[in-house]
Amino acid sequence: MRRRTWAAVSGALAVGLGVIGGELSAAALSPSVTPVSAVGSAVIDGLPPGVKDWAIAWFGTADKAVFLVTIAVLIALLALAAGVLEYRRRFAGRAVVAGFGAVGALAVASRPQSSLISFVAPVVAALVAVLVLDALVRALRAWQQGADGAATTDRSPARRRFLQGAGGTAVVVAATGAAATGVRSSQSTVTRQRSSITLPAPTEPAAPPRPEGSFVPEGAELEIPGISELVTDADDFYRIDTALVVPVVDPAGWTLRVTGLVDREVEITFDELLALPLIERHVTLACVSNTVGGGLTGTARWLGWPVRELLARAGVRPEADMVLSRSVDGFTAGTPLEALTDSRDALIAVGMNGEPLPVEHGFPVRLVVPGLYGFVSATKWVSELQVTRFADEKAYWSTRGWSERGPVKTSSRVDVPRPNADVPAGDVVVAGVAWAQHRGVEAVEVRVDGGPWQRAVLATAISVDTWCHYSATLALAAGSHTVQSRAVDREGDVQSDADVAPAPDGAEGLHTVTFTVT
Ligand SMILES: Nc1nc2c(c(=O)[nH]1)N[C@H]1C(S)=C(S)[C@@H](COP(=O)(O)O)O[C@H]1N2
Ligand SMILES: [Mo]
Repeated sequence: MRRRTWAAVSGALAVGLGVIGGELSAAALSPSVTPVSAVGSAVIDGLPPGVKDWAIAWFGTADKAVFLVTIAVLIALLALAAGVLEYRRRFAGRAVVAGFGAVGALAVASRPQSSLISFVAPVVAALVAVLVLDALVRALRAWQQGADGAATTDRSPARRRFLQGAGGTAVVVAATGAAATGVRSSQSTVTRQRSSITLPAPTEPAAPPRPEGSFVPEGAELEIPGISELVTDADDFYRIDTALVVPVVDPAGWTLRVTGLVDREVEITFDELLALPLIERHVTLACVSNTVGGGLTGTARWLGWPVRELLARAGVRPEADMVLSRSVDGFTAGTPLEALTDSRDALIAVGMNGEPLPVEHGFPVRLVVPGLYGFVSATKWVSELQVTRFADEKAYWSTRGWSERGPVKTSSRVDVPRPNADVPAGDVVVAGVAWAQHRGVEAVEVRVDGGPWQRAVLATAISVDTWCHYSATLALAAGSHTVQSRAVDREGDVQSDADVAPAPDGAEGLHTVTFTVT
């Protein structure tokens, strides 16, 4: 192999070992801020508005995986370049690698959950990478300088020394890399803490219990193959957040503080929260980035304590009109005060579908506010409610081009038939879900091939805060057809047929599905 290739390999090995060393020390010292995740999160926070929209549109909930692979490829390219630079000029590659370390440290500094100890990891990473790069490139140079002399052959000691050094480093990279992956999964401390929690029974159930053990009212579920589950499994529930690495929050150390425009600051612990009278409610969450017909919406049965009760304990000052909820990782959402204090049951939620919140969905505690998109209300891993005014504070997405207010728009989706499906001739069933959170769905209509709107059968709603099943049976001739649906809410507003993109306050349009009757 050419010497330059070996120099590049040296760079990759040195940086690889440095990154792993940094991640391992972070796992031991400050698991919620590792250098790589800090750089990733800092990049995510700094991305221009619209990129998130684009990433979600292209990769959906796989956006994080795609992003991590992109980061890995970029680091690898820079590492290869650092090796070649160091070989050409002493210190040049090491300077690049030290620069990496500095970027890592700056990124760590930008993370709200970092503390002094979090800076150990980027320093370890940079030191390891600089030392290994220096040692390998020295050995490579010794080999090359030997090659200029007469005595070197394939069995030259200098060549052997370099290859042994590089091989040894590669073995250590593989071994510690495996160890680092193991450590990742042993961040199952939080998983263990989660499984040791016993949630109290709600003092008010989500619905009168039914003999079959179902938690939804009679007549709410239509038994149609292919229709969305009325209550979404936690495993199937969409996940959207800016957290590259899921925040690790120990419930024993968690508190929720109410600050800002209040008579007195209050703080509650997880145990205190569980001891309060908790209620259970079905609520449909929706992401403002959801496109027409998209999957970034779901319904769950949430267990929690009404936010208004906690706010009442603190005593909200009359001039306040917004609550800025903050998560442990610095994400913020700005929710109109009235949505948290009116008769709707905005919850400080601890349970999802009868279990403690899944880690990805905010364990141990998140907010759930009926009627509002997640970006202005549904703060996961929540740690503070700052009572304030829209005029004084801007939330995470509102500083990035998205709207300040985010009421969910009246919408519907066609689940059946699937796009491009072949449907046997005869009665064709069109079915799906419709939602208009906190206003309630009044009716759903469907139309075929742009024809007249026809009333669909609307299932019993769980509540005004959830989506509802609908279906219609149509006699259609053989051939290709398109079907569309539209919802009408109980305020009389009809789902918009305008073609509006998600930014800045939610998509509009009619979901259109084309299929063939055979
Ligand atoms: N801490 C935190 N909470 C967050 C977010 C986030 O990025 N960080 N994203 C919000 C957005 S945009 C949505 S749509 C919902 C999604 O909740 P889910 O992932 O449980 O479906 O969480 C909200 N809560
Ligand atoms: Mo969202």
